[in-house]
Amino acid sequence: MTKANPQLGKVTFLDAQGDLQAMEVTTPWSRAEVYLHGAHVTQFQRHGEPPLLFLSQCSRFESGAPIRGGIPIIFPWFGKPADKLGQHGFVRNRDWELKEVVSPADGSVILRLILPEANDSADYGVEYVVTIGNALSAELIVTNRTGHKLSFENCLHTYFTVGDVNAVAVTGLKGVEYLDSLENRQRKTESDEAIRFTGEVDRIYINSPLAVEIRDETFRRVIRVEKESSLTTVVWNPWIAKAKAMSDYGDDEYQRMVCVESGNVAVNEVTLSPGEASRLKVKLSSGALS
Ligand code: TA6
Repeated sequence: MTKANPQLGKVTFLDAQGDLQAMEVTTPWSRAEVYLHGAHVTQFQRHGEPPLLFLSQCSRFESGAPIRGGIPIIFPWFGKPADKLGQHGFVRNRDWELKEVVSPADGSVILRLILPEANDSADYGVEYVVTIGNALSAELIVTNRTGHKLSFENCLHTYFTVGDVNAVAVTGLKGVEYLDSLENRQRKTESDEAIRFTGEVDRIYINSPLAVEIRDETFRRVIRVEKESSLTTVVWNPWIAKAKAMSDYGDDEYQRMVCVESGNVAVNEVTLSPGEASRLKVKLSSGALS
């Protein structure tokens, strides 16, 4: 058992991309980058492994635009409901505040960020806790600050790096119902043990608290996505046409990423009583593909 050294967990502020502020976090096992813009974890990589998170080479890094890749925080709505302005809520476009850095004795680092209050978010207390160590955990905590019930959607929209999307399988969703976003959210049931990619995939798997794995035959790696207080898993790859249509995403980057997102979307939206809190958490880990 190596002796724990709390000094090994380090946080330094970076001269980040664009006019944004970011922190670099190094631990005995890994390195990460976290932007205050959107409280956006943009990078996580275990030493000696390929990056776990995918970050587009074409991402914008400017206030008012979401960063393309990493873990976008989607709240208080998913997608683009008719009565809402903008796609995927607004907190990924806001500057969050770093409230606390904790360096436990094992060398991991815990960052606690909060969403500063604004008119459109006054109903909620929003906090985000990121734990960087041998794995990466992220927890979105939303508290109902009003005297009435509040309903919302939330999702940690994680982009993962893969060696070749043609040699990837997502497992753990067989038998789960999903809404097919490519067919007007038509309700279907997953029949495959292993979901593979041969074209655009955009599916909202509902009523499923289960862990999911991304089996990468090129990198010989398994990424495990475990979650708490999440009934929805979204699986997305834009493929060729949509990749070309996104200005902040490289035309061929669909070949090296898969989104497996954890949240509560559509029929799984969250409803909180006054004073109640929701705690959406993911734990992202990786190991060798046997
Ligand atoms: O999670 C899948 C999805 O809803 C896709 O439909 C696509 O729109 C993706 O999110 C990215 O959305 P964004 O607003 O970040 O371009």
